[in-house]
Amino acid sequence: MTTLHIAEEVATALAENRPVVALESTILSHGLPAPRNLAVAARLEKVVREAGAVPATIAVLDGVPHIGLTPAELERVCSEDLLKLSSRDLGPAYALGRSGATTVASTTALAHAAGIRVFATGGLGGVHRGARETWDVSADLDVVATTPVLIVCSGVKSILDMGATLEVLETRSVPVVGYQTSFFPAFYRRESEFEVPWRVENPAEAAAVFAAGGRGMLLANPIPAAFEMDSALHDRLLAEGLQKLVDQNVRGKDVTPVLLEHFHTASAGVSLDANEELVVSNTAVASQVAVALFGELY
Ligand code: PSU
Ligand code: MN
Repeated sequence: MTTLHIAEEVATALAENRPVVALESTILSHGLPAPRNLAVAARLEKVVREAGAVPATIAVLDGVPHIGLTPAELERVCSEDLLKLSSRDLGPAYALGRSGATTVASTTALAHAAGIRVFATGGLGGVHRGARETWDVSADLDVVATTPVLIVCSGVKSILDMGATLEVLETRSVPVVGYQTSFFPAFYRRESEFEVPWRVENPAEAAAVFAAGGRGMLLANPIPAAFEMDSALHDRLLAEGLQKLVDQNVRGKDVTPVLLEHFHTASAGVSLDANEELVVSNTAVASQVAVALFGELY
């Protein structure tokens, strides 16, 4: 196994048993356009620090897995044309000296390898619509089921088959916990039609649930109400985006980036603001949970 490159600030915090929050890079590299992505990346790190934790943005640079990035490295991630690396891509990227952004799956795996227990992101990958024919099910589901990391997200996008995604999470024994909500959030929308099996009201409860379970879990935090997307606009963008996939014969790992790009351009930036604000909110919640977790020394 390749040795992790852990930024000094992150390594010190881990050694001193202080809270660290992992952040992913695919959302920056393939989910948000430049130069907006760099502004968001910097804002996320600031939110973590203000809550009293240390941010660790994760990416693979020149074949080396980086846990925590310098400002120059963060700039590279936000400006270079990077590969999208899921868990299975890590070995090839290391061996061949490639650079890439990490997804929820690979970020979770690398965070765990570094000893980080809390991770904030936007949306989890899941079962795609049409998976009955395509078998397109994100590796994110497998990793969250097998890795003891708490992931804070805003549910999954309605571009996925949400019901099927929740069924797979149940089958794989992943606790899905609503943060101050009884419904699974739908990324741009605060609520879907699906109820969550558990809900918590504050960071201390979330930390206690995670510590007691001893396995990975999803903490589902809805987008802040002020940035929730109008439902008619949302439904129109979704229908157009799905049609675009068919027209352009988009498959596999390009599906999510193509849909996101369509949402961003066709909504004249509304989806960008929504995306930024929900990740900021998830990052704030994750940081509070990380602080609670270490405060109680679970
Ligand atoms: N969902 C989003 N935005 C994203 C992603 C998912 O709303 O940027 C990214 C995440 O990095 C996630 C990945 O882990 O897409 C899932 O890709 P795939 O479906 O190819 O596994
Ligand atoms: Mn896929």
